[in-house]
Amino acid sequence: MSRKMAKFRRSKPKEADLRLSNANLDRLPGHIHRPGYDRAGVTPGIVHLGIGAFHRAHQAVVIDDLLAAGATDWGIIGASLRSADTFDALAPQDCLYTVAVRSGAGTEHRIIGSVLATEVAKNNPAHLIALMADPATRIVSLTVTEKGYCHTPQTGELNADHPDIIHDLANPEAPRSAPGFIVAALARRRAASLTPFTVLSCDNLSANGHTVMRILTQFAHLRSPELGKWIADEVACPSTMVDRIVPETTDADRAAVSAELGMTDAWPVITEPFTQWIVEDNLGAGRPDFARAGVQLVADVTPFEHMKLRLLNASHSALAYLGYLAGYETIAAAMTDDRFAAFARGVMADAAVTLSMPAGTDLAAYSASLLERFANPALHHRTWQIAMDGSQKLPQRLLGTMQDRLRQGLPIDTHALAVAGWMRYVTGIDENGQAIDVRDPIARELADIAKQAGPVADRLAPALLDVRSVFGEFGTDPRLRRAVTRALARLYELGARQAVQAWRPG
Ligand code: CS2
Repeated sequence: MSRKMAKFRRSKPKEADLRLSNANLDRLPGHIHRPGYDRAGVTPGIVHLGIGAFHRAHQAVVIDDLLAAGATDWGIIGASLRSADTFDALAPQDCLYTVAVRSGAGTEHRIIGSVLATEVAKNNPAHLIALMADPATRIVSLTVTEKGYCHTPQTGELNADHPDIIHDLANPEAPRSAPGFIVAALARRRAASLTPFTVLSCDNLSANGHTVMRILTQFAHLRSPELGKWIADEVACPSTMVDRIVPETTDADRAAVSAELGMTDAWPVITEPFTQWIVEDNLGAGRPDFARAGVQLVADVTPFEHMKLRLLNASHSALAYLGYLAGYETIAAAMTDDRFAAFARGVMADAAVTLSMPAGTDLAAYSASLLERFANPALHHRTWQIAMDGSQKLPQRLLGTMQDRLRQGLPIDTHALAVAGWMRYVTGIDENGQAIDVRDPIARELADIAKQAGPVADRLAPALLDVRSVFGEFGTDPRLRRAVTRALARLYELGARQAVQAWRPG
């Protein structure tokens, strides 16, 4: 349980307090938007793995719109793979929760009813597999974060040495990982001669549909080559581009939302007005009427995924590492510094020239809208939150752009400064000598490397560039090594704030 939840539990509402629930919907103040449909008449059609804040502020809202428009068989069963926090918060409130949309203009509150039930996979894996194998389930969607795919970020291949993969191969009916659950349920459907469900990855991976397909078939192949082949032949894994900024909910957010509702919501989600979902139009086993809820269905999502990863997520990560080191707690705070805003614009501009977009895409307008979203003063999006799991994020956010720019003969100094920011950050010691709480699956390996190298750019940069799972072969490119070493030397010399102040477009 996170410390935040523990705190929340201690300050648990008194018996007399009202709790958000089906029975109490009528007691909400009139201005709070709530499900106008009969929830009891809705049946599940989607099992979602990784029911965190992002899913609840994004896909679940789309489905809520569709239920409001008359759909009845696309309700969501949301599963957490390990933590019981979401279940504990939502089960007592009939899985209802608030989406609070915040902007400079104020906050709009809306109660979402599309999540019908929540599960904790770890507590009862067989039950979750049975739900996924049920013919009513036509989509299994995922937001399990980059590291939840148990793959090597640099290559997109399954990491067969991952402890969860080793475990799941030994215990196929009681898996731990997302690939383990999906393959277990697909094997069940194959054995029952049922059509497979569509697997819908909604994580920020490049070519997330192809990547999840590769991982599933590789994992299934290790169980049985026939199963691997069946999955490759029969399962649809459309790629998707998902976008909505959703900072972690704080205790202050819980208190503010509950005050607005006049009743307790144990886990509302906080987000921005913007939302976007682009889905590759090859959903196999039937699909909700996505277009009706504003989802864009396209033949090829790849250019949009690259655009988002290389413009939004790349500049987010750049602001996160350098902003954290410079003492900015949130993205919006970093954006009040003109030089940081200019630097973010520089990251986007350098990435934009590597993209080939469908005609009519206006990358300048897109970049401008990103800068505006980052500056949203009502969102408390911590640099520390975005800095998490950098080893899983760097390839698709920063390194692909650098490779493409080098191929085009263009300089890579802007991105090199962002990569150097990551390097400085993962040493685990900030510019004032204070510890940084580095969250990353390979945090220990990175800290050991940093300790061995010491705070010396000439040693630290090459040592980290040798981490194959992040940099692969590209890490040996002398042009990359030179640019990143130089940028890291500047960071050590000037500090992040001054280094960004001194940065100029290449
Ligand atoms: C962020 C993303 O935490 C992160 O790494 O860059 O979660 C970002 O907020 C979303 O992708 C926006 O759609």
